[in-house]
Amino acid sequence: MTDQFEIAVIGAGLSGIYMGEKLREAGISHKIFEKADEVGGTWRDNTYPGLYIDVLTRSYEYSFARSSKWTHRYAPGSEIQDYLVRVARDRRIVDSILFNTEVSSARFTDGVWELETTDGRKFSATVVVCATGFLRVPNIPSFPGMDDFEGHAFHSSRWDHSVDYRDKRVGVIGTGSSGVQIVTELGRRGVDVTHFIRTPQWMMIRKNPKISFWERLFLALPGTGPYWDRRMIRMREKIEGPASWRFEPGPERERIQRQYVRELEKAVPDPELRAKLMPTEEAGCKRIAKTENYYKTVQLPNVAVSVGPISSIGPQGIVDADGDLHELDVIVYATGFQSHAYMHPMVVEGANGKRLDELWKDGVYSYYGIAVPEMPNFFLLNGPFAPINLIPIPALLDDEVGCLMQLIDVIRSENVALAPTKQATSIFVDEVRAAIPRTTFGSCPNWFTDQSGTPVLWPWPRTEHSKRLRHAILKDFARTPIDKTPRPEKEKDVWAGHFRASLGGFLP
Ligand code: NA7
Repeated sequence: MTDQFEIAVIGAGLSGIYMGEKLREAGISHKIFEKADEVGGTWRDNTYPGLYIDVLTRSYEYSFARSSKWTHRYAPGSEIQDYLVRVARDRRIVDSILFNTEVSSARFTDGVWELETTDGRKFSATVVVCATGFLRVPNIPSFPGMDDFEGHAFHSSRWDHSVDYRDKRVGVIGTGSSGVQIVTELGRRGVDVTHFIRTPQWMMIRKNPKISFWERLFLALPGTGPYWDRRMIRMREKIEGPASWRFEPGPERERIQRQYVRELEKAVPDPELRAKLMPTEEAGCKRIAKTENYYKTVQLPNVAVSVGPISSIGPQGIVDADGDLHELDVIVYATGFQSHAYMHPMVVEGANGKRLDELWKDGVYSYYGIAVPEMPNFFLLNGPFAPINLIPIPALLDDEVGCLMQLIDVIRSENVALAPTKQATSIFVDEVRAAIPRTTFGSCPNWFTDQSGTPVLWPWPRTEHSKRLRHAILKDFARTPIDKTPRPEKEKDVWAGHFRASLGGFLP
């Protein structure tokens, strides 16, 4: 028998937990599908040595679940994971989670979403919310000969803890936040490590002090939340500069870049090494790695850097562009994620049998990162064009989930299916594409870039996001009435025909 409820949330990571909390609060029947046996998403999967959050921890808390337990200004990854587990357990969000349950398909059939799991179970829901994240599917590039490597090899988000790396020669490929943190930690521990850098990255040197007992005590006082929020904003601006430099060219952008150059020059006196580490891309084009000690670490005798493309991988190690072999026992692919995979490989079939992967075959897009035309009652969290590079995700979710709850309210009270119109979506996407060239994100290929070379990112300040999502713009959505009266099986096909006919608003 098919299990029925109102909302199906896919994924119990940071976003799925948030959605679960709001649905629980509102008393709306729902289930959260989680393919693993624990919550946490990317924080559960990433356990590499040296993992720290790269935004101020306090700005990474849910607005509904403040914590006074953080040990550092930028908390270790394990603390974030513990926090997520705690929130999910304390608020009984876990009661709605189906663990070890992977959804293989979601099909919009006769006005409801029919879900099937990889183990053949069937469910049906009025609304689907995809909270599957964008740092989920590891990106492991293909290098000639990589399968012949005789040592251990794994992706940074699938760290193999059975390998004792302390007495091994470790190669780390990739200079994003993961690669920089891993090299810094292994180098500090005295491991023989080589960092393979295809493109030198900008580093923001920042300290990571412990949070004192007194500060934690103050954090625990009720009513201090707004004070801390204001303090976080001031601290972030002081450390990272005003957000505006990413959106508009001008003196502030140049000043920030000069500051990073000065930090590199100060930290690395050797001109040869400094030249190797000097970025050539515009600062902010890729996500800037935040670190206290990376520059110090790469000058340690047990640490080496190899700059340039990798030409191949052989049984003994990595061969660089000059043809030199770097002998290794372990290779860590800190090569990022397939950030546009979203819910893939789950099949999503919307109105009129339209498949989401077909709609997205020339590039992903959405209406404000939360919905897609022709996909009625189907929503995304952190979808294409969401400001994931700009706003700490929990704050971004305040806007997104707030908007979704308004839409769900309309769906429930009016018995309708909602999908953004193509016109409203095009207007939004065109606006984004017009704004991107002035931002820093548009100046080099990065993990947000789609097939056409456009970063699928929010190109405006945070305030603009809150402003635009604060009140769901209902005129941007096509509505189709849903008849929920149970029908005898024999009438089903006739009714389905009527329903499809009434879906004119979603059809091309
Ligand atoms: P990122 O930031 O996507 O970094 C991936 C890194 O991998 C980056 O330095 C890439 O170099 C490098 N890469 C990718 N493909 C290759 C190949 N083929 N050869 C050599 N190097 C390659 O991933 P992270 O996991 O570090 O961080 C992801 C997010 O998690 C981060 O933004 C934080 O929010 C947390 P490139 O610069 O493209 O030359």
